[in-house]
Amino acid sequence: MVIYKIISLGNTGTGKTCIFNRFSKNIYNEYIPLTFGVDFMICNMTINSQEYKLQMWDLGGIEKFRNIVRSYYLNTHGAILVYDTTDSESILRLEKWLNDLSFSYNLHNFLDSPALVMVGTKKDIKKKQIVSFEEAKKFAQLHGIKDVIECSAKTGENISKIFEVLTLRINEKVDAGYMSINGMENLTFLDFETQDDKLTKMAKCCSII
Ligand SMILES: Nc1nc2c(ncn2[C@@H]2O[C@H](COP(=O)(O)OP(=O)(O)OP(=O)(O)O)[C@@H](O)[C@H]2O)c(=O)[nH]1
Ligand SMILES: [Mg+2]
Repeated sequence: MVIYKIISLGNTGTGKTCIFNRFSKNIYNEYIPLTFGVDFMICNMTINSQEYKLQMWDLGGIEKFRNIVRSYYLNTHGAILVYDTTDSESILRLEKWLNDLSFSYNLHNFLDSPALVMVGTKKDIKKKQIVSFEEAKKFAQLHGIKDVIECSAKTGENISKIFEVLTLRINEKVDAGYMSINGMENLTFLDFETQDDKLTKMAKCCSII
């Protein structure tokens, strides 16, 4: 079993929780509460007969939780960068989320950073679509992101594809030697241990700032 840690990044209301809920529980709730801090889900998936356990950390996009959610960036295998296709501001703000992530990782180094997939939500409301796929692709290219996927948590369109593509992108990094999958059964435990260490360092760092 291979275990990957996945996080979601993006403005509040873009639909991050709805994506995770559709993927992990196959449910959609139009009136879901905003995420206060962080939620956690686990999902199993099989690709080419390989089993994966995805540990999905759903990070709330509300500004006041920024400092809390930052601590969950550490030891991440992959991140979905979520914008709302009906909200042009949300794609511009991905710049800020990427910038935030770059405090934890060198995003210019292919090997030393999480795999990234850009996700445009609410594809079902075609009439209100403001951000075109071409515009999103341009943004992605500018930031070295290879994949943009438009989806709808409401209809379920392309939801599984997001996690399949992200997993394959993570595998590329594993194959390139950056992310080890040896002893993955123990990764959860090791992951938290390392995260605590890094959190302590981060806290010191923040107090200096
Ligand atoms: N039409 C449509 N609406 C959606 C879709 N996904 C989400 N929404 C709507 O957008 C709202 C916000 O979605 P959430 O998943 O809670 O947004 P979030 O990104 O998790 O927000 P934070 O937790 O605050 O960061 C939902 O309550 C839905 O009403 C979708 O695929 N189609
Ligand atoms: Mg949420």
